[in-house]
Amino acid sequence: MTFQQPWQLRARFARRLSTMYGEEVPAYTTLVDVSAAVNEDHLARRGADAERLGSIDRVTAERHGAIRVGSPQEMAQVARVFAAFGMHPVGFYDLRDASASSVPVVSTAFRPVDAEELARNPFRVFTSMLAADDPRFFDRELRQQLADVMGRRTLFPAELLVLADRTAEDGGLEEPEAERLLDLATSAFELSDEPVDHAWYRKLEAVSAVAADIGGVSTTHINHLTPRVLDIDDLYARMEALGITMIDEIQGPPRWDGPDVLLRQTSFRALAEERVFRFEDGTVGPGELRVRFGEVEQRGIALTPAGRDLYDRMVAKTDRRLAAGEGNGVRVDVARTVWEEHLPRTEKELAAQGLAYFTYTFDRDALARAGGSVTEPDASLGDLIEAGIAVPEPIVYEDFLPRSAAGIFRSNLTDEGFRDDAQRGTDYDLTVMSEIVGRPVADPHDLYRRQQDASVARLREQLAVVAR
Ligand code: OOG
Ligand code: NI
Repeated sequence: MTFQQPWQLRARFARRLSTMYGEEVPAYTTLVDVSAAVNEDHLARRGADAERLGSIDRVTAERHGAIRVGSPQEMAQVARVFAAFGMHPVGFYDLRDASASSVPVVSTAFRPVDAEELARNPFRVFTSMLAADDPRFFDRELRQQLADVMGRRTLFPAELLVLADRTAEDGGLEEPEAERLLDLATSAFELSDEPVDHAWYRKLEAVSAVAADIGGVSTTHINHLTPRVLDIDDLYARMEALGITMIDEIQGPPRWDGPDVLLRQTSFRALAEERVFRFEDGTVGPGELRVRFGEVEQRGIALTPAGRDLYDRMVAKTDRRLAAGEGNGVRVDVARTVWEEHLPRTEKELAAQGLAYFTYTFDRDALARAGGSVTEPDASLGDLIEAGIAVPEPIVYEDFLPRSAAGIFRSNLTDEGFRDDAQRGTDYDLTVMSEIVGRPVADPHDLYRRQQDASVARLREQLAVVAR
């Protein structure tokens, strides 16, 4: 069989990028090795329980990447490239206001959307677009210059786009063209050795280092590639023991002894890399840039809108208590206390209270034990969960957190940059992003809810058969 389906292409694409990134950023290879060791040890300690949020094969191969592009045209093109790999736009993230630092981007994530596709290979890429038209960051002259520079560059060769379109349309690609697609797609995300215009780069950097990384160079590049671990606290400790300094805190939820929800992430700061510059006096020579870093993540259960509300309130409460001087300024300690006060301690309670997404399996013995009322067709899902008849299996969170994303961006900025809040920002949302991308951007909640609803419907059918 030489015909390659999108998931096969996606798995190969993730491996190719991983090899490339490991050659470019050796610390990434260390991170991958330590992650694998952490996962093996966790599996040995916990057994089958360790695989509740994904099989060890999936988790070991799992990566997310991040790229940044400079215009709506580039965003539409990158969407065509990812479509060939079965990766579709999900979620809208506005990082412009998510932190005090100047991060002038709006983002979406390209990822598989079906449960089976995610299980085969969940590779996802967080993709940010420079909001080059936002007057809070860029004055009239810079907006014009950015538009000119972005309009002149080509990130993706025509051959790649044509091949990608055909692959998406045919639902796969034959060898040897599959190999050609992978060559072209991988090299589109490679760091370029073309000289960087020093004056232009520094001018953008004065507004935002992120703007310089996007608009100050002639290509895009993988900015980090993130492995997934089953125990991020263990990973953090092992990296520090190896002498690799991580950012101060793990972003997202704290470690606690209840269910892990959403996403926990940490990173090490970008390393200085030698790049070639073209200086103001016309000479070309080496210089240093710090843009590419290492990140690692642990994934938890996806939260419903009600659960997400609770999460946001817990984050706000943590902030308030920290500001009031609790926990000696250690955020995770304060957060753990808040979590213990508010978040249910078991998956079953999370499910019964409708705070997180689950699929449900049917426990016949529990039904026999319960008898009576819960077998009525109008028994609520909550009753079925309480009675142990509907057994919740967590749906893993496949997306990102804007606050953590902003924290990750920010940890790599040496100064805050510039944002003029007296100006009115440009409006972006999921609908605008869909227009830019040229295809509908899915709302992540719709995807999780659909998966949960389908499983509840199956469970009710099984119940109906038994009740007859
Ligand atoms: C993207 C940062 C966001 C994450 O894991 O939240 C991200 C970037 O640095 O371009 O990757
Ligand atoms: Ni990331």
